[in-house]
Amino acid sequence: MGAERQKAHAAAAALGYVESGMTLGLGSGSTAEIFLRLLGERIKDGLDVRGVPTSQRTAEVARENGVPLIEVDHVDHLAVTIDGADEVDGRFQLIKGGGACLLREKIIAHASDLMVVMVDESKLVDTLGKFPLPVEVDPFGFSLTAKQIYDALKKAGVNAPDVQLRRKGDGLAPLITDGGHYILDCACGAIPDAALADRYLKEIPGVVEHGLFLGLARVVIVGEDSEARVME
Ligand code: ABF
Repeated sequence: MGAERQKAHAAAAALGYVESGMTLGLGSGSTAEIFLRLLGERIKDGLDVRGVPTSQRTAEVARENGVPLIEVDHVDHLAVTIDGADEVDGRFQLIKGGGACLLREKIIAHASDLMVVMVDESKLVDTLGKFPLPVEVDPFGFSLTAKQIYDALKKAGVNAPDVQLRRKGDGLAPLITDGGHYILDCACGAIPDAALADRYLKEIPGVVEHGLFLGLARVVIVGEDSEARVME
């Protein structure tokens, strides 16, 4: 109940970053879905925006709420991306990808003038890494890639990384992302140097992208029980 209320406050405050005429990056996850419902209400009242969804699920929710969508390859400029996160530290570094949408989320956030992140208070951390870091990999040779990810994280100062293939709800088949890849969830406990982890992970050929979002978020909106706190 607490988290849901906090997410709703954060999503409502995020509307303050939206203006008529904008093309928006539409994030994924439960907070992003609350935002889409609120955005849909504003659109009914005359707000003129369109969005690029970061997942098939977000596209569905946007359509249900009357949010006009635009093909990503027809966009030349994204004003704001509004998205959730799994963890946020004091430097606005994020872990994302718990919902398996990190690749599209990162492509869209990177292409946007501004990234606004909405979280409930439970997502705030001193050091990233309590939430397992999702790494999106090519299915070919994924166990070789998993070994290299383990080595990279160790080299970046993570004590005992535990790298596990994410599976679907049935617990058997690997989960496949919207982009056709696998996710390796890396339990780290703590990631002492996120920039170093980013650098070493990017050097691995089988890694498509990872869930560390560094230097992307410029606004973090923290939903609290009675309001939202905006940090810029
Ligand atoms: C997506 O949804 C993510 O990258 C993150 O994994 C998740 C946050 O989910 P929620 O808003 O449901 O807590 O934004």
